[in-house]
Amino acid sequence: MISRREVLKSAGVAALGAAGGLSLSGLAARAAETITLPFGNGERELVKYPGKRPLISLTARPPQLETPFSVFNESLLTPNDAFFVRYHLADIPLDIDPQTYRIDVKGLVDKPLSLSLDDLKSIHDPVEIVAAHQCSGNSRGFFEPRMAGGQSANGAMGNARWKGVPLKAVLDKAGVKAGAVQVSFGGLDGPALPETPDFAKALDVDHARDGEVMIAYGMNGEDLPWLNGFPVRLVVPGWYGTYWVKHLNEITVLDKPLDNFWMMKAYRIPDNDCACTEPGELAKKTVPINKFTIRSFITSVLDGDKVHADVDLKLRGFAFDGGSGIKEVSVSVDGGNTWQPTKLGEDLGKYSFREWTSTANLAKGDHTLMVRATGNDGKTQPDKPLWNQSGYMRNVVEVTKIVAV
Ligand SMILES: Nc1nc2c(c(=O)[nH]1)N[C@H]1C(S)=C(S)[C@@H](COP(=O)(O)O)O[C@H]1N2
Ligand SMILES: [Mo]
Repeated sequence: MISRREVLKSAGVAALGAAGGLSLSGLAARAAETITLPFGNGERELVKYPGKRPLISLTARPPQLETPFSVFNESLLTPNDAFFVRYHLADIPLDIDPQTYRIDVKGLVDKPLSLSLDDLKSIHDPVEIVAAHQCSGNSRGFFEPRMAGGQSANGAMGNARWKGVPLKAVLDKAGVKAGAVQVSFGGLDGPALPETPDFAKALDVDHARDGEVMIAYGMNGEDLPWLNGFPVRLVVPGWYGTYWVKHLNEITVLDKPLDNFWMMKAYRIPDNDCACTEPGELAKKTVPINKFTIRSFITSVLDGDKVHADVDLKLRGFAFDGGSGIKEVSVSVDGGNTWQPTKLGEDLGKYSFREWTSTANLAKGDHTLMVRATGNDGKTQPDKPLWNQSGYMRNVVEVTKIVAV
């Protein structure tokens, strides 16, 4: 017997792998389940795409999938089949031939390149980095007042071991000319309507050449999943996901900052220390979003859970920041009155999720758990959410209410 799940899976893989005649709607299979995220209008379907387990569906065209939070308690590396998916443009690639795939490197370079995947891999020995990936609007649905944009809970993030070639090696091979200011990145996907601006993002040239930004072709020991950018994507450790361009096929060295919708209008944050405004207000001056703020989560118990009273309850979760690395994580089981240090787990690198563990012995009754991380740069999480008009960079101290019985 072959399960319905397996049939769907094999049908889907063939669809994504085969050429021509494909439609997005044909790819997704609705799972019978739904889930309600803990905010207004939080009802979502679980949908199964090729290469993915059933994930929380935000939109179907383009696919936007959120990772069910329980996955983050499975392992510190987020499994590929559970990793979140975000696209802006409806025309996502449905057939890609790795044999004919080319990455063009052009603009202000000595020698424009058109690299096959083999060419790319021959430029540099493979490098690996464990790095958290997170959408700027992760957790947007929790903000009050609400704002426009994808209403995500905490599942538009993940942590993976990325494998690829340093972008620097590729740029050096092409030879960046004097006067270079930024490098822009485009992918295979495009708008369904001509008036929608194509998706492209840019990094300053020094950032692009820092040796850490990577053209990745591997994720957790496998090829990139289709919906996470097969066959290659940009990995920008510590920076929000908007820069992690998928199905990367165009790298352009620019003599001035990229002046498009996605840099100049979207993905901008208030230009102040908190990247915040008074709730409901617009920022007067903005800058492009950049590094992650520091966050931490409890994963071993979820809001509303019942646990055993008067036993040593194991608490577990993770923290991450924009690359200073996690210095300490504290937990409170009394609503923030007292805090106790936790034990940090294995250090997989300064960009990775970092596990923390602790124990608590809870008397019968209601308990409010809170978790707060501090980075090596001294930064920590705010007690109240920092509001901005786009709902980016949420990093308030998380509160998890449980009952001990
Ligand atoms: N080609 C392409 N790359 C893209 C995007 C896109 O719409 N098209 N969205 C970006 C945004 S905003 C995010 S959060 C991440 C999501 O990556 P994922 O789908 O692998 O989780 O991809 C980034 N790269
Ligand atoms: Mo994003």
